[in-house]
Amino acid sequence: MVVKVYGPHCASAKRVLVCLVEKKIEFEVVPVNVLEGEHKDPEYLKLQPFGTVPVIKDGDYTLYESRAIMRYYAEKYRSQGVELLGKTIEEKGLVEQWLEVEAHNFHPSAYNLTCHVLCPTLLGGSSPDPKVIEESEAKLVKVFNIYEERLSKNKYLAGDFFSLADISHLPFMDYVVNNMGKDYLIKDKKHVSAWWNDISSRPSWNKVLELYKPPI
Ligand SMILES: N[C@@H](CCC(=O)N[C@@H](CS)C(=O)NCC(=O)O)C(=O)O
Repeated sequence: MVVKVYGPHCASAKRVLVCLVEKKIEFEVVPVNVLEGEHKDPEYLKLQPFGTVPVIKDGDYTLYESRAIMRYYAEKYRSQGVELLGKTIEEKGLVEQWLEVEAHNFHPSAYNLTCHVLCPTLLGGSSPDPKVIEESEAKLVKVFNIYEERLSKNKYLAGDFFSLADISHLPFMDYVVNNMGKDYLIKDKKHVSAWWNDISSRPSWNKVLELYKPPI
C-alpha cells in the first residue's frame, strides 16, 4: 500500500516527506491548496478535524500531526533505510527529548517569525508586528546558544547519529536561515552552523525541497 501524504508543499509536511525518503518508503502526494482554504473543506476536515496539513493515509489508517507521523513510520519500518529513533533506550530517550525541544522551544519562535516576516498577509495573518519579530529572534538566540553547547559535544542533537530530532528542524530552520535571510542568528555559532550545513545538505531534504516548493 502506497502512503498518501496530503499537503506536501507545506512546511510541516516536509518533515514527514524527509522521514519517508530516509526510510525508503514509497509515497504519493495529494495537493491541498491552503492559500485557497482547501484545508478547511468539509471533506478534508473528515481526515484532519483541526484543519491543518499534513495528514497521511496508509490504506484505511489515517494519521495527522507531523511529528506523530514521523515517529510512526520510523518505528513501523525500523529496519529499513536510516535508523532515525536511536538504537538503545538511552539514545531513544534523547531523540524524544530533542524532538520535544524542537516542538516547544524552537518551533514557536520560528513559527512566529514565519507568520510575521514571510507571510503576514496570508492565512488570515495580520500585519507584521516588529515587537513579535524582535522577541522571537531573541528567544531563538537563547535556543541556539543551548544548541551550540550541545553540538560542541555531539555531531547531531541526540548524539553522533542523525535522527528524527534533526529532521524535525529542517522546514522552519530553512525558512529562518534561507527564506528570511536570518542566517546572522547562527553565523557566529560554529557548531550550529556546521550542523545546519550538514543536515540541510542531505539528499532527502534537497529532493523534498526541489519537488515541493513552499506555497509562499
Ligand atoms: N502540529 C501540526 C501543525 C500543522 C500546521 O500548522 N500546518 C500548517 C502548514 S505548515 C497549516 O496547516 N496551516 C494552516 C492553518 O493553520 O490554517 C503538525 O505538526 O502537523
